[in-house]
Amino acid sequence: MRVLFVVAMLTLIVASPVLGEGNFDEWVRGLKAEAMEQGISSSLVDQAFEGVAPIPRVLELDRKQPESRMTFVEYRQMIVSAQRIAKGREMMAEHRDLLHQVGQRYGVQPRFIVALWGIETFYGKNSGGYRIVDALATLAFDGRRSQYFRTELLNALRILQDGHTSLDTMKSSWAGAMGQCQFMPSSFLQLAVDFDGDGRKDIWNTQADVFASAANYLSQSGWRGNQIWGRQVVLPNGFDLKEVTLKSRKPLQVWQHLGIRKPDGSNLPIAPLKASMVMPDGEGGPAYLVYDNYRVIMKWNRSTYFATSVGLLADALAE
Ligand SMILES: [Ca+2]
Repeated sequence: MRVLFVVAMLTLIVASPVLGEGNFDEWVRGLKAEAMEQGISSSLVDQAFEGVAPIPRVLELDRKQPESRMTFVEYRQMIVSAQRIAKGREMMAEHRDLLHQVGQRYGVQPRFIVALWGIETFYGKNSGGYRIVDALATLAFDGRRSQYFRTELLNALRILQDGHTSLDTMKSSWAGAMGQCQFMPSSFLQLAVDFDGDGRKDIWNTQADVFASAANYLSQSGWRGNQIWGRQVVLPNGFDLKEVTLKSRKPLQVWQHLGIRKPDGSNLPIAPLKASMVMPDGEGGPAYLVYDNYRVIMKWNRSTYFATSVGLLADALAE
């Protein structure tokens, strides 16, 4: 903990003066040249970088890791809130036909599409208000993960060049996640979908494209539309916590044999599924048996807090 803190302080000390020294402009010139070499038009490049400046708030957010300060139970309370459940049910009803179509096409149950949408941006309400070029330039210039963010910035310019959206509409989170489903530009290029067929993959303002892009992401990551994500379970007294790891997968009947039960004490379902045990808060916290679809959600975001909450919200939307 102390070591991490010292490293963070050093990064601050090293990074802060650099921002003020004016070599950002020189760095931007190099980036613009690279973009044009990659075939981005000079007029787009000029427009995109007009008035670009590092955003101190982005660096501040990049150095924070809120999740590590919160228990899973606290996180779950905040994310799978009554308000998010109520709004999600409303959205399920409002977009029923479209969700059904998208769900059929990609083999993903609509409640999972809506849960991801609800957690990422509160159903499209909070999709981030940063100018994406400025946000990604800040992170690419900062030096900690420069190459990753530089590539994402060039990908963002490619998306603009292809005409999917406009510079004014292309807002993102502080870390460059875009639109209602919060795709990074590289994910957009690989997985976004033009579901309404107007020629543009519009994950900012076209509901059909938002749902289909999220569903396509899951589908391409191995989603199984005939399975659920997992379930909360209870452990017998003296249960060996060595079993609690995503590294081992056991058939449900083995878990049943080890004394794992549904929260009401009843038997686990009889199904030919393999599952792992997850306890985000460790001993004494809630326990979940998770299936292959849980691992797919973790390809979207590698956090057990996130994946478990998506599953729980999806369950609440189905009730
Ligand atoms: Ca479209």
